[in-house]
Amino acid sequence: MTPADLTAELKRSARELGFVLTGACPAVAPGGITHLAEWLAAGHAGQMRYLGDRLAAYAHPQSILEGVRSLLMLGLPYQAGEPASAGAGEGRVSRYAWGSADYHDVIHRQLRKLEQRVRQLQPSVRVRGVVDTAPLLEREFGQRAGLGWIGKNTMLLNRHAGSWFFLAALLLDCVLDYDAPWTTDHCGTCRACLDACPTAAFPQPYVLDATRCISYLTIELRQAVEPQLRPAMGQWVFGCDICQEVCPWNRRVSGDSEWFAPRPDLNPLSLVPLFALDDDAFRAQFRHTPLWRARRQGLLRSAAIALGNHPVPEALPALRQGLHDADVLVRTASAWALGRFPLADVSADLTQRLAVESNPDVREEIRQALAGRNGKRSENDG
Ligand code: B12
Ligand code: SF4
Ligand code: SF4
Repeated sequence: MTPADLTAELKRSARELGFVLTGACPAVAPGGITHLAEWLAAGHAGQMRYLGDRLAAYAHPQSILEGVRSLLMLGLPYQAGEPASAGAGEGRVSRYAWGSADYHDVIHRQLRKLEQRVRQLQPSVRVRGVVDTAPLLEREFGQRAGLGWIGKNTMLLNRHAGSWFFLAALLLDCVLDYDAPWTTDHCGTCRACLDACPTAAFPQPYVLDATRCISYLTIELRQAVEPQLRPAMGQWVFGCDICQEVCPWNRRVSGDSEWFAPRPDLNPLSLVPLFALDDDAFRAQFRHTPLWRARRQGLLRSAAIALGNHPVPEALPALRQGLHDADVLVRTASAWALGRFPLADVSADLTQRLAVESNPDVREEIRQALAGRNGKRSENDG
């Protein structure tokens, strides 16, 4: 089989498996490794230590598959509807997480089928499919394989698919018929994403400080969110889509992905009932959804912040419960959120907790709340 025939056949199979975007490129040292090193040195990765720990491995895809010569880069769209507006007591979940399944599981399953196809076509070829977690600059290789350009919001964008797609890669130790890299930047003078980001997470175009990004704060961060960032998180409790929602290249993109069809209970997510879930109940409800990654403490911490950002009386019982939660992060965020309500409604709860609270961080948060230092209270402040 010639490289051209193999490439054509693999692209055809990939499209059948749902990978709408396909492109091949040679396995080379990525130029973006210098950006990655600078990004890490600037501290933009925060607690995501797995990125810096594997910096050397990013230098060449051969650290993922020895002898690799080619990459087939793949894009799988997840667009499946529009966000329902989140009302009082509700939180927003990023659209990639609306479905029942975790995208890693879905894509791995499809990649295994594609690996199988390679073995049928060329039994001697060694192949490995990866998504997200391997030391690979997926967006750069996507651009090298002609899938699109890296936009100012750092997303890989395609003129037809916008940016609502996941990336994955199939690494092979044979030569393929390569696509031309995408060399045009279609962002032009637009800067909608940079201006719309509520936490000012872009220190400059094409660079994201993850430690300010709501996606990182709600999914990756395993400690309290910095107080000054909490108001800007609005109602987001898992991920954030703002810098994509405002992008003109996403305006006309529609989709009906079978795997990522929105579960009505995730778009939006009802926050008040979360505070009644213990570890077992939380596991039973979320174990197989993408939200599991945030764990109970992360999701309840974000839920408390979202309720504090939209203080309605219906949220008070949940936050009072959160103030006595076994987890420190949940108590901290609940204390902060209660401090955003009229003091007359919450001072007894806060004072009562302060009398028994032993954790110094929570104690400090309660004091701040009692002193009214948590930002704007609602209009009927007493
Ligand atoms: C760590 C990570 C995060 C971090 C950091 C994101 C970031 N921008 O770096 C956090 C948790 C914040 C995050 C958030 C999200 N992520 Co994420 N994430 C990753 C992961 C695992 C590694 C990315 C990485 O290496 N970052 C470090 C920086 C340096 O790398 P980079 O952005 O790829 O950098 C390239 C360019 O930005 C450019 N560049 C960098 N610096 C500079 C400087 C200058 C001057 C210039 C010109 C260029 C330039 O060159 C670099 C290398 O070629 C990738 C999977 C993977 N293995 O690649 C998914 C990945 C990037 N995420 C993805 C998604 C879907 C998201 C979210 C949309 C999820 C959500 N809705 O909440 C958000 C989007 C936020 C955003 N605007 O980026 C998808 C993106 C798909 C796409 N179409 O682009 C990926 C590819 C996962 C996947 N397999 O599909 N993510
Ligand atoms: S995902 Fe949200 S918080 Fe993160 S950079 Fe984009 S707009 Fe900003
Ligand atoms: S919003 Fe504008 S600047 Fe940002 S990625 Fe889209 S086109 Fe580029």
